[in-house]
Amino acid sequence: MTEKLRVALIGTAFMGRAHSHAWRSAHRFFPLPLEPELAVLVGSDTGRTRERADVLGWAESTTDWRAAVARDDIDVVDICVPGYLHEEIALAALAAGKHVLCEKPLANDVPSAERMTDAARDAAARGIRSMCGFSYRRTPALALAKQLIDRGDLGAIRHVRAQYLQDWLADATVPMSWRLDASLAGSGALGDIGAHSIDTAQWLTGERITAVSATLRTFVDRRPQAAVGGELGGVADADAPMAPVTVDDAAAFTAGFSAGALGVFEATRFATGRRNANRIEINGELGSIAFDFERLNELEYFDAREPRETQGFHRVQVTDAVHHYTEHWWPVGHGLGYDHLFTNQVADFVTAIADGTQPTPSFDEALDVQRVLAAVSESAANSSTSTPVNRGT
Ligand code: SOE
Repeated sequence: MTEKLRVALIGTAFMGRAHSHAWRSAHRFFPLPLEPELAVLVGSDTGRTRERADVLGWAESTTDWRAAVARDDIDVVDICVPGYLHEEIALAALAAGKHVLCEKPLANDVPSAERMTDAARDAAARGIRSMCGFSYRRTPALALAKQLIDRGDLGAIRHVRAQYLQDWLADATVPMSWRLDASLAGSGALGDIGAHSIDTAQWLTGERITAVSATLRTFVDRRPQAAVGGELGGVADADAPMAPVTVDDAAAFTAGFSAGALGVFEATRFATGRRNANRIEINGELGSIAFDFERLNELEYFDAREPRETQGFHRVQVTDAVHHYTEHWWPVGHGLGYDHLFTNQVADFVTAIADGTQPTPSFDEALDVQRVLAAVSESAANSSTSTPVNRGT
């Protein structure tokens, strides 16, 4: 019988649901050396957490994360709560000898991410594994892009063009949520979705971002308090009191990479009509790749070494058994969706735990992303970096 890996998951909202599904499915599709067991779901309200636990397949539920993390029969702690809670839970879990999967971004600021990374390094020396949930790394099309870049098919990388476009805040009547409160989320579009672009760009190119020049914008600085707390969206009463939005709605920045590539990044939740357009294009001296999560089963590839008269971007359908991850899913090109990324992520995490290897992205890699987020905020706050033009006269 396969040995069990007993999981405590903290968080019952969007990510809690996505991760629950992944923990339940991974061993049914991947030949995992350890079988995840959905032991305990942790939430903030007793009745609602029990309800969610029943729906999502957790054996037990509790509102006491400290007790769950301290249990001798728990092997893994999965953190799916707002960023301000990551550090305390991760440090407690690592100290208790639990493997930790932590949602992105790793923390709300660099010092907190540094403390988490130090703890993860110490724990690694005791065989305890930790990983940050930059789930888009588990998209088969991006795994293929990584393979092409790693084997030199794009040559030296010149440009990285990354946009992460959503529109769920474009309507000014969409109510406040923790994602719009800097003390809970750290930052807005920048940390929530820009962090994915930064991680994807650094991972794909194998280069680190070494300098940024940024602008942040908040378009709607007050929103009504939620009556019905939708996590992304929701509904407010007509006479609901207003609360201040303390994060960015959109971020734009240029970036220099360690081996000389030039990056242009944009993250917004105000791009009307773009629901989850997580896009990246990379141009190298020998070719390019382009990806858009709204067409997640496809990768565009341009090979500059082909005869000029037949050159052009071609669309690779990344749904075949020869592609990483898809070999474990549906036959002959049926394709994957958003939920599969989380299942692929759990499969990689469990495999690393069983093999005694460092899963990626490590907390160290997530700390690199955190530093870029902080540099973007700092650059945007320092107005001397933008040169005034066309003001009056
Ligand atoms: C909300 O913008 C969000 O759920 C992010 O928090 C996730 O990381 C991303 O995958 C989808 O959008």
